[in-house]
Amino acid sequence: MKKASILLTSVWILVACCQVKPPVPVLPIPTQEQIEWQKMENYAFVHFGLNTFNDLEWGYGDTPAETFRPSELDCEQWVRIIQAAGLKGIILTAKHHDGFCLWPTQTVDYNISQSSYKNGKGDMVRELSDACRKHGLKFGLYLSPWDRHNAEYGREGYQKVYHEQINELISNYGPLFEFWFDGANGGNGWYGGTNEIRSIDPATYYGYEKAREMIKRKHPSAMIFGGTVPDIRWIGNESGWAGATCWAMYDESKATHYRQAQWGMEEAGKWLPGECDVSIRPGWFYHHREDHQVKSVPALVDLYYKSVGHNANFLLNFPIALTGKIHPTDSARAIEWHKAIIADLKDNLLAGRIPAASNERGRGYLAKNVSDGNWDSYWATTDDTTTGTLTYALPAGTLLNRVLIQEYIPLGQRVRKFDIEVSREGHWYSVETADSLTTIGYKRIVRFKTTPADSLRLVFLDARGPLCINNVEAFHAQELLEQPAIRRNASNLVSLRVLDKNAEIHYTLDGSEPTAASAKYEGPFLLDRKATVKAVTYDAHDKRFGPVSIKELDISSDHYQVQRPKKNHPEQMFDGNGYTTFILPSGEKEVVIKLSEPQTICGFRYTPDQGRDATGHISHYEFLIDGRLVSAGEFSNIKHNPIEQEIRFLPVHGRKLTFRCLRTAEDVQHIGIGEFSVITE
Ligand code: FUL
Repeated sequence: MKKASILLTSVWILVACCQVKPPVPVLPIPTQEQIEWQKMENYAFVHFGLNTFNDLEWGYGDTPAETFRPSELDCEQWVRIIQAAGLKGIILTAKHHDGFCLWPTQTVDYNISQSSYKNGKGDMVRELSDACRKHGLKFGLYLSPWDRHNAEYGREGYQKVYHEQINELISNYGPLFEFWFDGANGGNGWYGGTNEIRSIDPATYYGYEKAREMIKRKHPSAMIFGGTVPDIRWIGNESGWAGATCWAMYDESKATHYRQAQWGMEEAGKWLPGECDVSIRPGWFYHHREDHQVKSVPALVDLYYKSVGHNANFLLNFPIALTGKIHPTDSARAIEWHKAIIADLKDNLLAGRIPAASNERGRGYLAKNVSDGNWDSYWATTDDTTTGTLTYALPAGTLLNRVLIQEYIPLGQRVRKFDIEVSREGHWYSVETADSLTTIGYKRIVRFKTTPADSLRLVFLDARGPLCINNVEAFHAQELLEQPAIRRNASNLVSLRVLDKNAEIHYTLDGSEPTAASAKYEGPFLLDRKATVKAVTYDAHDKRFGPVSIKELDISSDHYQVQRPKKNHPEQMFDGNGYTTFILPSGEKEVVIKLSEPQTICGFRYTPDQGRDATGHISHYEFLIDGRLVSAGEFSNIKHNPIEQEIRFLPVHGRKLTFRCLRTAEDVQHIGIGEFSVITE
């Protein structure tokens, strides 16, 4: 008896001694909830509300609730499409900046029960949360802190209302996976009819700390976006991409520039992974005029690689159309996008292949773990080793152009620098990629020029601790045909461009769909009249077409004579390039343009400076023709989503145009105009 127990104890000691310890975590590390959230990878936003019916991005808060009139509202349609597009959840704008609540809140009258929808018995939050549950999608909410309707906004009373709205939303609609506090605070609004500018300090005014506690008490796994105590971070743009270098670590109190949100901060003490939000159309809300501007499949695929493939989550917005349904173009595009991603990443060329590792920590942490399909098993190096290689033998000449790598993030994000090499006939080469091979994190997918390989080698060059890699895959994805960029320059020469210099492009100028029989692009051509250019890339070998690009070009640049001011290159407003910007001379608030001959004008287009992090975007404007005011208003959300703005009005015949800036989005003194064009009848 005694002998047996001694034996057992010795065996136990022996096993314990041989047991290899896991690497110690490199701080900070994610919570279990953050890990689960990151594993969702893709999910959807829906923007719907009064703005939809007012054709606005930021409602002022003054339109009656009856304006909300969807004719065939169908949340199940949204869910079916979003699910078919491979997205795992939906975040609904329960209240946008106009203050209109999509659920029958007790806190304010300005809500769906005051509309004719279902005779005032409707509740969009209920309908969508039920539909999500029924179809197995997660559900999240966006509740705008800024409220341009509420009379108490900016005063003491609003915080109570806001918190009570949160309370209703977290109490009555089942589990939430995310709660979105938007950061916009534009200042001016209806505010109970006072029409004022009200400024608040977002760091203290909304009581985010208490709001977080309330949400977490009922929804412990919900991720909080925005506010002062978030779990995840905004990626610093509304274009849907994260930096190629993307640390999950971030500290908003130390951030001085948007770029830090895109890259993260290696030295930060908080785990705040990035979320990349973008709309499938230029705007967040539905506008009929954008029906032809739904992002193409190649553009969406590109964003997938630049978000999920850059260690961030992807939040794709669907602007719900006036009917109350997702527009057919958007749904077809999103589903095609999903199919394209699935096709790209279907056949893992490394499946079942065990790599040779330069170093292995020991039992439990062997290199074979990167190929076992188990997320929780990983290859780790010894404590003194923060570099290393994984080498895979492949059938000679295997073609590949994607490598996917995952770090075991429960132990922290470690890799700082790596390389991908292939061998051909005994020589090693780095793959050709435009991506910088720096961080990995939860997931990194590197795209590179298709290359034949006899073997593949991942070279980890620098890390914050021993390597912990839990998955590696490689693929040969089909190259998608790009959508040509159409540009008319100041000399009225039109160029059609894609990255692939050998691509065949066909185009039309009469609005008809381009085919292989349409004019073939041979180089820039003169177009000094109004026309709709449609262009497409064509793969003659496989008889495949890419997505069609459309550009409506109005009267040519030689029609515009800038009266004053003449300094600072006003011609840059008409050069088809939003990155070259006419900055109005200091102190000037308007640009006056005389047309070479009178025209019947029914609108104009203004593109703000497209330069990254540019300022000087006009947010409030007036537009005059021959001294008569024909349009005035706001270019909402132009700071974070600096897309082309199109304004339409009843036709006016005239010659002298005055485009006046009343306010810039950032309240800066300089005013920038990237592109400008009238819309003639
Ligand atoms: C922004 C808002 O101002 C936009 O309207 C939109 O809701 C976007 C997701 O966030 O900050």
